Amino acid sequence: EPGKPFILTTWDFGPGANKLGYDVLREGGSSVDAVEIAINHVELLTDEYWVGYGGVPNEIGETTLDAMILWGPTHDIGGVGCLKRVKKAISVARKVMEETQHSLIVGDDATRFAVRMGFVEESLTNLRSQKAYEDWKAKGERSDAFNPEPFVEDTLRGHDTVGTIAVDANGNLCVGCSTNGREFKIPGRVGDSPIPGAGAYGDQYVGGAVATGNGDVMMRFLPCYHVVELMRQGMPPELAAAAAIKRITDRGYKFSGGIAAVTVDGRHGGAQAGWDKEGFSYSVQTEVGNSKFPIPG
Ligand code: SD4
Repeated sequence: EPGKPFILTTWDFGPGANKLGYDVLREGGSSVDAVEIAINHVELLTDEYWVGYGGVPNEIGETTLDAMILWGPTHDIGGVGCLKRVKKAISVARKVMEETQHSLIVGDDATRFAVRMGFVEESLTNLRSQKAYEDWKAKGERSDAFNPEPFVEDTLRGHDTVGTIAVDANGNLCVGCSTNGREFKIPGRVGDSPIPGAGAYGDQYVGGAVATGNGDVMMRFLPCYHVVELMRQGMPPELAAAAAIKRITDRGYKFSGGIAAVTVDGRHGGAQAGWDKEGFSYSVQTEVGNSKFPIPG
């Protein structure tokens, strides 16, 4: 059980993201700064993963982003959905949270909002994402989201969602997530990530949860809200995460998805369905170092 401060980030980019966030926390910085810097790192990575810039685009070849951030002390939330042409989606979400009374701004208007807040408009496509698009296009014309469920996740790429939860030295919680969403999605599609309780959730007095996977299924169940409410009743994070996943699989859905959760006093755990071979993982950094926690199928 880590003491404060600590930071948790999903998937293999966890350690790199946590390191940057933890540097902020160690200096006495706030968890909102730590979450933003950790997620910005993943949003701008272009080599191995598919979050943000250079991430797998939609059905017409454009990469669009969803992100959300929650600040524990005020329970204020900011989100963007289908954000276009701006790289740091979590930073735009933070502006929605801190500069407005709103909670979610979408589409071209989210881009206009970002520009108004001083962000630069630029392409989210690079050679790698263009090649991924062309390879997909050579096989088909239509998003597989037109197919009937159960949806079988395409495993062409690495992971395209990052979730981060941090508690700073003052005990303040921040939860964030950012994604380029489901690959080759129908234009305009917004997933679970910017929906409070779906892609992420938190409560200053309980802890936080972040989700990854097929958001079109997961958002029907508000799994992160579910996890936080179970932890509020005293359930350990790994059991709470497993219960939220089970709520979905019990309804017969075959889907790939994972949840990582942590209480404000640093107990953490996760659960997943559908990633039998590659598993799911998250990493936690505390004063004793960075540890990876695989959640096998
Ligand atoms: C979505 N949940 O938009 C995201 C996708 C994801 O790893 O998590 N991919 O559905």
